[in-house]
Amino acid sequence: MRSAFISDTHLASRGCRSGAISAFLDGLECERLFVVGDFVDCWRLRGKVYFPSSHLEIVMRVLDLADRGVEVTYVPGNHDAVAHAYDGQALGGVRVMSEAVHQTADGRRLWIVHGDQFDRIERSAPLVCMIGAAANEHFLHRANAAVNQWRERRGKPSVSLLAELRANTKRMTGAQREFEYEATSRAAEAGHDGVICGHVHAPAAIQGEVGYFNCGDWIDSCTALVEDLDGELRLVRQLS
Ligand SMILES: [Mn+2]
Repeated sequence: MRSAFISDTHLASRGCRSGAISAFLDGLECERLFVVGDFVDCWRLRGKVYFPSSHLEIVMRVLDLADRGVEVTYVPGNHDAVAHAYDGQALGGVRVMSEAVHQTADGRRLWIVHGDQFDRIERSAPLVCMIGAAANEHFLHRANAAVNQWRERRGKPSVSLLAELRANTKRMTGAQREFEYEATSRAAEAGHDGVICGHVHAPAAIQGEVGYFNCGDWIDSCTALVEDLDGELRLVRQLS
């Protein structure tokens, strides 16, 4: 590989598939690695912190790649926005850049950003997104039981908050199209040939007039974007 791009590893969150990331990094031979945000899920670093050694090992592996001569660039996201403060600095051999431009072997100039700046909801209501991230099915089950108890006392039929959530998740595909449109429009405006991002946990490699490349994530998709020596970009999926 000439280059590899990963995003949304979400270390410190229970959903993070550190075994898959570790296996991917193990087999990786490339000249440069881009970590495209939400590397550590800092929103979870409060109260009782979950950070097992398998997650720490991912940090060590990335530093080790930098040590072995791989050019590692870290573009922070919204869950690790604190790292934007180090824009332009090198930390342990890792170059931190709030945004970057990568030139492919075939000469395309691709803009690299995490992607939260293309997210309409994220931009207008970051607090709502934080609350959304804290919610999970377990919480919803408990909330659902409480709501239905309340409704029962008033003689109303019970409702399913989970079904409501799933319906909302379906509607997300529309939001994802909107995200892609925003990302490619802004890339074109800035004179780039395409954009490489993450954030929405939806891997994509669309070679349009303006390319749209999304690295995916390491909670569900376990995908990375890679560039071959001839400059072709494609997604790879890490099984296990
Ligand atoms: Mn994000």
